[in-house]
Amino acid sequence: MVSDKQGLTFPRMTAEEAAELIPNNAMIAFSGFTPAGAAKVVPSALAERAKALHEKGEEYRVRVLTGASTGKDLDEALAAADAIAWRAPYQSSKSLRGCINSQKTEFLDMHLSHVPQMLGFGFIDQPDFAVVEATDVTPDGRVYLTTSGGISAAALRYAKKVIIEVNRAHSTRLAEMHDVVILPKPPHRNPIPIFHPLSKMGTPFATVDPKKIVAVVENNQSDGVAPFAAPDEVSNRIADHVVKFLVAELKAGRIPPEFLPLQSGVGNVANAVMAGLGTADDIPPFYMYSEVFQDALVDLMESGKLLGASTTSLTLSDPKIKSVYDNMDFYGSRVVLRPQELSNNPGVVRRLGVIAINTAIEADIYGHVNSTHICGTQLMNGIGGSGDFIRNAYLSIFVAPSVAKAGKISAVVPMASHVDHSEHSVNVFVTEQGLADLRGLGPIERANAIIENCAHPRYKDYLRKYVNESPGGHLHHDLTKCFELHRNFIETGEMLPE
Ligand code: 0RQ
Repeated sequence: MVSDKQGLTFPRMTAEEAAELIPNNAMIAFSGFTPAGAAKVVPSALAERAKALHEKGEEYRVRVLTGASTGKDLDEALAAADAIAWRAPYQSSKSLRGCINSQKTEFLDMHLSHVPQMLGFGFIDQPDFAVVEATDVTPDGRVYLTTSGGISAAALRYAKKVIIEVNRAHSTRLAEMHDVVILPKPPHRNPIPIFHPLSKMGTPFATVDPKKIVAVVENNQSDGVAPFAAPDEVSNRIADHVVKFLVAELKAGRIPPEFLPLQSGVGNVANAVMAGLGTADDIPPFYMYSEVFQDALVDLMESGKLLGASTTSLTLSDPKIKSVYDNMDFYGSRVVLRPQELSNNPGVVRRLGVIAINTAIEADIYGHVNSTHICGTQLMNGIGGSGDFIRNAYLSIFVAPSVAKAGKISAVVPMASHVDHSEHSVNVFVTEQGLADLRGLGPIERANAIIENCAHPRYKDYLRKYVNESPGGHLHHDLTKCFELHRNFIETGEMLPE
């Protein structure tokens, strides 16, 4: 490998100088999937530039495309500077959420696997710039990615100009994990040769036309992923129900003895479920085919319970990423880092028989799931990869605490106020109260299972009455009352006021 230290010809700049190259209203494709591998110093300098220009009364906002959510130097810094005009496909920043819900920022909530191909199809504007974090870039245009695959390869291919952030904090041995591919456009697609979670089909680096590189900026910052809190009682009870269910499926022969690859969503509940599976003696060692490799998985891999993982990001806190970098002889062959169109590929998920476990905001009595919008209007984060996985999973499981905000909100409602996942894609719903196995059930049976097993006791009578007293066809619904709980919450702050 020709390293940039041995004869790089690209212009080296400070982050501030590189930010000066980016004009108002530019469309920028940044690397990053969660804080992992996210561009850091250029977006942070852009935020400062925006603030300075705003103080002078000048317009300065950019359009931001990434793999998923990002680190504090990207979404949070740019949104706090009121510098994001348009954003896709997922976010989890408090300031940006505020901009989106006040319509200051236009937000396009997308299935994550779609993003690279939509760039290729021309369904999304061609980025003016790509800003991609790398451990190294060579004069012939090999870009060695860091802790995420995300949309980086597609961003490098389709952007008009490219800025590389060379980050020395990462291990150069990450190349051992990367498997970089850009799928050809239809009708030139062949079957994807991934037959096992650890199959590889691409190259350990992304490529770029070196003539497009307008700046290389160096830094030494870690991804800064926050460590997880210890699981709480509610998360542990949800995890217990999921583990018991999977053990029973295994014993019944509906999951094969070697088990199936798992996908687990983001957040504390998902982390608790993974930790629970890791300590369950009746679950054999397994693989993951997921989009995020979180802290709990490092311990599972070291204990031998997790045999290997396909992912698009190593979303690990500083101590955990250090243990991975210190043990690359062990981890290098057990983790595959893919672009998100492969890590979340619906065809591969269906072929491998992935068991998908994701978190819901609310589910209705028939099993439609809202993952994104509080009371149908306020965006939380976005659909993320949940749809890529659950629609195509061998078993799709949704989990949620039965109530939110100290019991004032029920996660089980008569009609979901926004639908991300329809009843047709949801096999199992779980709260700390219990588990509803919806497979093979008709609508009224589904409603009874969800209410009796999953709803919080405080809401059961209301929900039972709703089903029994609403006008009935194939489903029972009263269109004058189906959002009564949501309306109560908006008007009084409680879904069921005393
Ligand atoms: O808000 O912190 O202000 O109290 O929502 O809820 O229970 O902490 O759960 O962090 O796991 O997030 C669905 C948002 C859950 C997330 C969601 C409030 C609640 C709290 C967070 P506070 P919790 P989590 C990746 C798959 C979509 C993307 C996805 C998500 C806050 O998991 O964004 O699935 N998922 N990606 O109080 C009002 C309700 C509420 C509510 C919760 N009904 N009404 N507020 N909250 N329910 C796929 C991979 O492969 C990784």
